[in-house]
Amino acid sequence: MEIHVHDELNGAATFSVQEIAALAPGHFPITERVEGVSGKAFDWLSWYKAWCERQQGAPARIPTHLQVEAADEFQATVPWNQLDKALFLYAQENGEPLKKGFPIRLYVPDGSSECLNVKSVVAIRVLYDGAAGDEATYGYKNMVTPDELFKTIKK
Ligand SMILES: Nc1nc2c(c(=O)[nH]1)N[C@H]1C(S)=C(S)[C@@H](COP(=O)(O)O)O[C@H]1N2
Ligand SMILES: [Mo]
Repeated sequence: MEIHVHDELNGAATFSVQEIAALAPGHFPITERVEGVSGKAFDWLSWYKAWCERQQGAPARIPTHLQVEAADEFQATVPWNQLDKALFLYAQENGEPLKKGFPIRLYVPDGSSECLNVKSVVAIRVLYDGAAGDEATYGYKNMVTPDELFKTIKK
């Protein structure tokens, strides 16, 4: 499964799980930041810095939000100042692909809600949009159908 990255200032690219993890300057056990969760993770802000360098040099402007979209169209938009500890979980402890959350899962330990821990992320967007607001938002991208509502309740 591919992961699309789109950055309004630094361009766009498509990654496999292996490729997106390889661009990160460091990798660590997620349990160091998120209690009770296991697997291999990389830090979001360090990844973003490496991405900017790869695309064009130093970050031109501090982004306002990280927006991620999942395979099931669940989407979250998180203000940049909630991302200091944000990370992507990309593999199980033994290196195998994630059983839950494949291909990668966002965690926002400093975020306003656990609902921001988006599973099955397939698109990552870096926004420079002051109008997008100071509050993190999440939910299904399009109108919630009765079927999706049922799935949500079942969890
Ligand atoms: N792709 C996707 N990610 C998602 C959701 C979802 O419906 N789809 N639900 C969110 C919500 S509302 C919560 S509370 C957590 C639940 O995480 P858990 O399944 O690990 O308990 O996942 C979040 N990530
Ligand atoms: Mo939630």
